[in-house]
Amino acid sequence: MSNTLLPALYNTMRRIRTFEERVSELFIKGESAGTMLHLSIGEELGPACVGTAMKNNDTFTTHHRGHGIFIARGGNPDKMLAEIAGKKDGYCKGKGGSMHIADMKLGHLGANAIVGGGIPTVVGAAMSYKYLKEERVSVAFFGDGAMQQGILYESMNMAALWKLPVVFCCINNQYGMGTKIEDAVGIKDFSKRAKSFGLNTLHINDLDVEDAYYKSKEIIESARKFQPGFIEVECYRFFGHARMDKSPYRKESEEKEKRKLDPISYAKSKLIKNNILNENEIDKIDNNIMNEMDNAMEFALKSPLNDEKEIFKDVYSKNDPMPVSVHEKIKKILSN
Ligand SMILES: Cc1ncc(C[n+]2csc(CCOP(=O)(O)OP(=O)(O)O)c2C)c(N)n1
Ligand SMILES: [Mg+2]
Repeated sequence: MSNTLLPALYNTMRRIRTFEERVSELFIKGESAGTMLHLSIGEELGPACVGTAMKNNDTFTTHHRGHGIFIARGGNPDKMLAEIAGKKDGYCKGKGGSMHIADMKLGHLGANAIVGGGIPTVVGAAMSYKYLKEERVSVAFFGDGAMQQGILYESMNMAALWKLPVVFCCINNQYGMGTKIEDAVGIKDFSKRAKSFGLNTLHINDLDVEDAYYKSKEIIESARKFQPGFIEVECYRFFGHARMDKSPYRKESEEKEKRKLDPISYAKSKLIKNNILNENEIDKIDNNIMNEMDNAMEFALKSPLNDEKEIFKDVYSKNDPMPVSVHEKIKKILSN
């Protein structure tokens, strides 16, 4: 038996894809909380290789397209899908939804819908690890859109200046909503920017997830020794920006061609070609994952909604004034 990690990495990528397919189904059933569901189908390699290269105690933040990253870091599909359905058994009792999942126990410091919004959090987390002498790394996952946000550069500078155990990981899927990367950046070589701040850099631009895993591991372990790093993973967003977007701004021929760059198909071919697993064994893995995600769907659908009275609980701090409903506001105005 070889020591290859490919079966495990294949498993993670397949779990991410199947989970995302269920998220899509949840939306079609009219059971998702909201329509802004950002699927990471086609982008599984980055979360699988970087997520697997991280250690148990490491922490992370994600952007709005973060389901796959959380799965790779041990997120429970039942609780994730329940969260996306806005149900009580979700990670945040259904109050965060797809774009605001968090779970401190698994080191998920929060998904963030503001482009670049989750980046400075990891710098703060890493400062505390250094101060407390904890051997932990914090990783910010974000899209290519965030490469144009000032907050990234302030964060990179602080990380380099204070030698923090941080990795900035850009999932470059070539688009920021309907804008192609060529129309958004002057220089596409993001590593050049990161290098100029004093970061270790890695540019992943092929489909070999195992190779990407080993290279990512080096960057993460250097960060653990206080040399912060930057990883860019090039990939292609197979579908629209969000569940409602049919990507009219892309040619069908482009999508057809780019969807051939499928990290899961590539890993499957490699497993077979290198006699690591045969087709039947891979089918078995895929079927197990289907069952796992079917169960997650059942769990999410069966989970109850929150009681209306609980809606603001855990949302505001004790000292914040509670929001007042519009009805109550109008009643007050009319009674004066
Ligand atoms: C500061 C800010 N500006 C604009 C938006 C609207 N918006 C949401 S997602 C998105 C595109 C982000 O693209 P990218 O960072 O490449 O991530 P991707 O959606 O491709 O995964 C934009 C502009 C936002 N959420 N936050
Ligand atoms: Mg993008």
